Amino acid sequence: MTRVLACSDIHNNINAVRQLRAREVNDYDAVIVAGDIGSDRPDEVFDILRTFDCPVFYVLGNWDHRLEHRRNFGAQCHHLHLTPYPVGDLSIIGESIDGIDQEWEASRAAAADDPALARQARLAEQRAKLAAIIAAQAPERTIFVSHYRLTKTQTFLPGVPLFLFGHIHRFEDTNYRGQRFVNVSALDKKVMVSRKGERVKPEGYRYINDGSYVVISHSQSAGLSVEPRRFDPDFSGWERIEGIFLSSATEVE
Ligand SMILES: [Mn+2]
Repeated sequence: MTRVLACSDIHNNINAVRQLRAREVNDYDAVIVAGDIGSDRPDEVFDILRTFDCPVFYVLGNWDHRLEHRRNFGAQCHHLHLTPYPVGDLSIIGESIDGIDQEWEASRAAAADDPALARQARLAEQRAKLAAIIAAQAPERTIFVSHYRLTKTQTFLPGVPLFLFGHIHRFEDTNYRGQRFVNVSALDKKVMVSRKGERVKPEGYRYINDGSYVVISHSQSAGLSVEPRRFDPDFSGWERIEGIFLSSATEVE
């Protein structure tokens, strides 16, 4: 049995990573982050995830623009961008969002007269590379990780059973033309609250984090299973406030 813990959309929320760590024991063969680690405190994120004592795999999302593509977060942490890694009898590979790697920067500079065309060509080249890598291994045992949900996967990644993504902050588990798409987000999910019965001004609002993530199990006999998990914090004593978000609010301990 291979077990993988997958999350995404951390957005620099170190406490959300601590909460995840506190909820789970070291029972995993890999931890996956499907992007949006956040550009401010990545080392702290990986320092915590590393304590699961298994490889930590990640792709970059739109919150990660200031993270270098080749940045080293330690021997145990691996960027999945166009690079497959074996986990049990599975292979995990991914793609970071386009437009943030060095090769892309170079090709964009070379084609400054038509950046849209250059971007399209670069993406096509990248996808061809991915298709070749995956076709050469066992597509049916491959898990693919990206920040945005991929489309047209039947065309360039046929046979891959499972795609993990994030970005849109809700769990989702759907099948499309024989391939499974699982939204594993979001670890950072702040719910604004005020103490029940207390009339406070917005400046006094607090937040409770109701993050979620996913546990994936795989065995030859049972195949792939996907289980969503939620922090599901205790809201008793607190009133939810809809339609307002204050980044200055502090977390309820
Ligand atoms: Mn995002």
